[in-house]
Amino acid sequence: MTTIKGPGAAETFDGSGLRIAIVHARWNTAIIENLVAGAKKSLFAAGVKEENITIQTVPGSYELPIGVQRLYAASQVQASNTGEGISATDLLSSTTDLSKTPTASAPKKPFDAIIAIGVLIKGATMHFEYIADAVSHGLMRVQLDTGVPVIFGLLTVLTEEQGLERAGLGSSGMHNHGEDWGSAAVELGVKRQDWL
Ligand code: DLZ
Repeated sequence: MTTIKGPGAAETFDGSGLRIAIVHARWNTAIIENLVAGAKKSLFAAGVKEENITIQTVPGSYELPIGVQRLYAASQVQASNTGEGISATDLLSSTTDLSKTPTASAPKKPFDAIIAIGVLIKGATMHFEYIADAVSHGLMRVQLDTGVPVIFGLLTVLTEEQGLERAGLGSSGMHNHGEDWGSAAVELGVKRQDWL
């Protein structure tokens, strides 16, 4: 049976030239781990190379926006590095120790897309609403401020069971939403290059 829900059929995108980061919270680890695995599965299926996938963790979902923002900034600095310990800025400084040997490895480019993954499970207080709202707005702000696509991998569920279902771990046969997020990262990473 065809279903209305979901992103619909998309053309396939070649991710072999992309650099992707996944930033995930550690709360509700069992669900998170499968979501991350699902995202990685789609990245690999699109040709993203293992060495071009960076995974970073933050304690909880509330920390996702700052984690994404700093990781992207760090990748920009890394991209401007000409060699080990010597950045373009260092080279212009008269106090830089030029005896540091530059590495032969090519500088890495900034991330093409970042997937933020967290699982918020509603409790008895208003905590859930405040965190969900702050994280949603924070992630949107980071992507619009930096121009790097930030994929919204935040599950906001009422029960643990709903979270397990959406990570492909439930009994209903619902697919792993992490796979959608991996595909979205590749599509946006590729399209963004054309939108520059
Ligand atoms: C405090 C808290 C609560 C109650 N629930 C969750 C949750 O369901 N999922 C999640 O990712 N994080 C939760 N946190 C932690 C906050 O996101 C945050 O890490 C702390 O408030 C510290 O800033």
